[in-house]
Amino acid sequence: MSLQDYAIIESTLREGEQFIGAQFSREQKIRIAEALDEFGVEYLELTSPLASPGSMADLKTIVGLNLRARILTHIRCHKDDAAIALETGADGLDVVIGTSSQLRQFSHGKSIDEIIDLAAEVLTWIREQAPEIELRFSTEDSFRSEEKDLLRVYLAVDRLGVVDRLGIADTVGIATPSQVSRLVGTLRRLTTADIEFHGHNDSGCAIANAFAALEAGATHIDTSVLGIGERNGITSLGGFVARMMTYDRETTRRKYRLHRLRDIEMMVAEMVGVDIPFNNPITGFSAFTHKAGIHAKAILNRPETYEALDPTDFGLARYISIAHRLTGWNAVKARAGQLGLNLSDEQIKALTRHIKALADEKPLALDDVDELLHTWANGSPKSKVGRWDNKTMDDTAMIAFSAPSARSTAI
Ligand code: HCA
Ligand code: CU
Repeated sequence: MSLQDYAIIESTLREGEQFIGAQFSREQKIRIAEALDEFGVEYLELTSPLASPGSMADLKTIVGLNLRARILTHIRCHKDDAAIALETGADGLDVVIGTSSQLRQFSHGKSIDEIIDLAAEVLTWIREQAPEIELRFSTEDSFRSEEKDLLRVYLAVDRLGVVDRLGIADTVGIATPSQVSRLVGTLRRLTTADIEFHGHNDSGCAIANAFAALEAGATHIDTSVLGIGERNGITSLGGFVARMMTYDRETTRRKYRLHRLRDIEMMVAEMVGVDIPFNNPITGFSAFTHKAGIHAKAILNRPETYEALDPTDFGLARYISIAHRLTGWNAVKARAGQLGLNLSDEQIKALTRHIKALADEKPLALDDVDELLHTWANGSPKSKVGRWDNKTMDDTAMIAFSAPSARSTAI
């Protein structure tokens, strides 16, 4: 099955605004919207205009930017909410209502029959008011809802023939990829509308679940920059892009301007007061840094050996770390070449043994290794210890420098 025609519904300006650190000003919302539009996401989802007067004004402002991305807003399944949202000029309405027993009991208090009746009334009314608007209906907490309840609701809504898209939401982040696959597959078989997946990351499956949804026939995936949202958030834009790149690089490169990802993440991280996590897909600081000598050697020969993603696709560089005990002589040699130093393979091998011994004793930084390379290339250790192949750890004190932490170098 081809996964080329999916669309990203970028919800940094809705779900992301529910992140504890988010308090976007209008100017910040404009910057985020413009940056994501340039990145190429197909949709931007914004907070309900009912949330506050400022939210209403912000939504209207973003609608007025006339971006290429379609602007959606997110509302409860209420006619009054819909009426106000329709006045904003948004391209689409994302309507949501909870179907799990938890939400029915402790949130809106409605039975499944009442949900079906309400959805029919609200959705039909919206369609009458706005024949052109893009209309989505979603069940909140889909994965803790009874399957029979869910299917009754979705089938009834689909048969109305007024919605473009049915949404499923893993609101508390408990679904597994196979559960997502099953539910999307069932909807794909029984309904005709497009299918959107919105997944939280409480148990770490948000990206995998989004991909499972696409494989099973979903057409729209919700993301936010760095995954920000309620609690620990949802499928991250960058993580989803990484997943899609490993699946179909050409399509992903064609759809999105990947070089912009890092700047967008840095901008949003700063706005909400967080750092980009070290293990973030693509932009985490160690995402393209190779360490073990065996890896470094293969990377220098052919990067694909140990890289599923090519950093240059994202405007980033590959790094090789050499100042540690796992280093290898091929990587040390590459660094010598980069510094324009002339050392024989025998010298490099001896120096590599020396670096390993030093690293057993204390943390090294690249500066230390660079200094060693320069020293050895200029021959000074030779005069002190005589033979290259006869160096011992006792010689290290003469030429080693301590440093607080290891560093990497671009090759
Ligand atoms: C929330 C609502 C929601 C809605 C998702 C959707 C969720 O709890 O804030 O409309 O598809 O996670 O269920 O974000
Ligand atoms: Cu959510």
